[in-house]
Amino acid sequence: MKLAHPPRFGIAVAAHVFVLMPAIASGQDCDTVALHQGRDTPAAQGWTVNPGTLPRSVQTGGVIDGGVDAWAVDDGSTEPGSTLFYSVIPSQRQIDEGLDGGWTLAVDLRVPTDARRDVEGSPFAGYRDGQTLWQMSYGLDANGDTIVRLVTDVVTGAGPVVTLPGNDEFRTFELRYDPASGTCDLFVDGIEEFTDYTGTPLDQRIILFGAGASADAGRGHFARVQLTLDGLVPCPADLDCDLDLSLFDFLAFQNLFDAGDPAADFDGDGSLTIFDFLAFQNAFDAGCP
Ligand SMILES: [Ca+2]
Ligand SMILES: [Ca+2]
Ligand SMILES: [Ca+2]
Repeated sequence: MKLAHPPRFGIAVAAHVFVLMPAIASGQDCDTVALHQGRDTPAAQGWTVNPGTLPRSVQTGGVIDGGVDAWAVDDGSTEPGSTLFYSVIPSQRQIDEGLDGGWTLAVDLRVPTDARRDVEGSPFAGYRDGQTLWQMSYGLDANGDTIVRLVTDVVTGAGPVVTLPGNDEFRTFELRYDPASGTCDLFVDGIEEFTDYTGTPLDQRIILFGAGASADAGRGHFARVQLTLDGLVPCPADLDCDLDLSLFDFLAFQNLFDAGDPAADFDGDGSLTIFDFLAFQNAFDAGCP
């Protein structure tokens, strides 16, 4: 069933004009700003690929590692340009929301064993919030234990190191930003391993992971990289998750409605009717908190 637009929007727009808009899953959670998961290429999950200048120095691909789906990044060179990373640019609203309400950068990762332990540390994940660089770099030490370095020097990549026994299992590394202190705590598998990591000043807005160091090598199996906003208050009418209400949310609603997506059932009666348009319009008019 196709319904006329509520006249107060005053814009007659055919849904098929907007087929290029990203599909919006039912119940989409706007608090996830960026997500890589599993063994599909991050390029298919909204990440931009940024290869270094030295061709074929970093190998990538999907793997199943001990039953876990992951994306492998193998930096085999310490030559200039031997990097490859994936990036997402957050909006200023997302940045501000994270600074106000906190954020978490979560990485499920295993560092596989290889023969280059003396130069490991290229695999990394980080967030640059427009003011500060927050970055975890991963490797193995001479004993084969997993190390995570919290970078405080963007040029040298130096910073405090946390060592964790062995490298058999995937671990969950979380940087949790506390707006009260303006610092991050590092949790590994839910246990606080480092307190009040300060990051280092840098005026850049980006979320990124991969192989970040020319002068370092190393391998990382990334099962998940996810940046979430901890304090975000849900705004049901913000269907495109840009943390603002605009015409695009109305268009997104129309697309959901036309597709018969249950997410368009705004009055929750189990069917899609003109009353869902009205309910959406009410939510839209109520604004975001
Ligand atoms: Ca390298
Ligand atoms: Ca929106
Ligand atoms: Ca309904």
